[in-house]
Amino acid sequence: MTNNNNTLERGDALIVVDVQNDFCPGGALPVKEGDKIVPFINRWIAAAVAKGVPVYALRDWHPNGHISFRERGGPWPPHCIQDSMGARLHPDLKLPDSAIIVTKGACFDQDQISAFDQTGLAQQLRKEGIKRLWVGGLAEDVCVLATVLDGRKEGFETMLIGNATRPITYEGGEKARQEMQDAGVRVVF
Ligand code: VGL
Ligand code: ZN
Repeated sequence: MTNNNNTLERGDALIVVDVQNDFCPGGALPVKEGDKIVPFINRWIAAAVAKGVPVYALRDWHPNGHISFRERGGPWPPHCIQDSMGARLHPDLKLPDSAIIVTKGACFDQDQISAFDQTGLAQQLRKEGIKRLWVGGLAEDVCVLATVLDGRKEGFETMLIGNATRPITYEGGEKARQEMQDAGVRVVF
């Protein structure tokens, strides 16, 4: 299989979305084969480090009783509770010390599905001269979808790493991938 990670260059950023224990098998909101993406993401991380391309790692980071939880009428079981094991990044994920951790979903009364929703990420990327985003992570039909679409809206050329993401539902994944491609996102492997 061709691997486009040798095409990383200055002006690119690698965006790793929510590769956390709760989104992997055995977690509170497991994505089927969510953990299978880790080796692929690690290859991209290694390529990014070799090229001096910055790595941004998102994490879903909810307080107890968060608005997105079913107990408050939201769609999800409790997940990614701040400082819990479930909220930790997957233990096999090989982030460099230079990785920039971006936290979202930490407000009690508000969810942040997209990495760009009130995180300051777009401004930070522009300040660093970033023009292109390479995105992988979990889940393809929720936070990855929202992040990739917002990345386009913010004016970044955006690539989805096709084997470095998995959806919560199969149908959701099919729909998400179509939506991303319709928005001008290129799927790479
Ligand atoms: C996510 C559901 C709830 C995600 C976060 O990271 O895709 N999904 N919170
Ligand atoms: Zn969440």
